[in-house]
Amino acid sequence: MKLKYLFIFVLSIWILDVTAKPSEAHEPSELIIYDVWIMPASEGTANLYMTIENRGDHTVNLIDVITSFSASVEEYIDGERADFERFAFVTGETTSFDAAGNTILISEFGDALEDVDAIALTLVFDMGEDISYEATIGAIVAQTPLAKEHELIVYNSWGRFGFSGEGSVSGAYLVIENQGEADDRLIEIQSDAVAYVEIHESSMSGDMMSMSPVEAIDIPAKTIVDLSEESDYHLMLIDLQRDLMIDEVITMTLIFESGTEVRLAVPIMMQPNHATHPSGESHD
Ligand SMILES: [Cu+2]
Repeated sequence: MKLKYLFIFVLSIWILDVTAKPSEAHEPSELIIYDVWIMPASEGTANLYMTIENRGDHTVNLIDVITSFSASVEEYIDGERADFERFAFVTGETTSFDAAGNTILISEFGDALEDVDAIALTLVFDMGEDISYEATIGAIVAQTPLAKEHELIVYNSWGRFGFSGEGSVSGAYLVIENQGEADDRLIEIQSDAVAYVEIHESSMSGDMMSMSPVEAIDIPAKTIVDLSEESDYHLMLIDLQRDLMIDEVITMTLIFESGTEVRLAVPIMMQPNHATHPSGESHD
């Protein structure tokens, strides 16, 4: 990687860090959203599939789903049309949205879904105590279920905006959780938007922050491995094949030593999702 671009990248992280300080993330991180995919169906209507776990200590409500791909989003609870009167996620429970029970139906998008690999969505939650949480997530467009088993789940993913060109780099951040009984390792990452992806480890030597590629990262059984912005590890997107613009998505496949492959859509953002008060101020 050319030193100049590395410098620009590090500088941009530093500028964002001091100007757009992300608020404390404990509220949204208690809401785990994964296996998000969308199946295009006939006549401009598609089912949104996803799993949401509430690990917080109080019930939160989904009050809206927004996507620029659609003029209409309908919600059904146990087959009954509900339209976002409030969908409750009870503490400690895991809720799946599929085509049968709890359903989110996205329509009026014409045939655009057939032309893209993934779309960005924003889920709006009422977290209680006057706090709202707008979670921007990516959904893979697929004809078959994304995951057959849920031993490895990936959430809180986002990629930093960046421009393509020779020597271009950007960062991607996520959390990997191994819910299984067997240790695993993340050994390779592929993405449609970049030439290649490296796993980087950050370290401090004196006052200087530096980062270097590592071959793989251990994902032990029953462990959460943090590759978020604040952690020691991140994914480095190298040689951007196109500009990564805010509200776009890139697709990524995480390949593990066990042979498991996790496909996900990663939204491009300025900073990670975080909860806010109605005034627009960050919650902290
Ligand atoms: Cu890096």
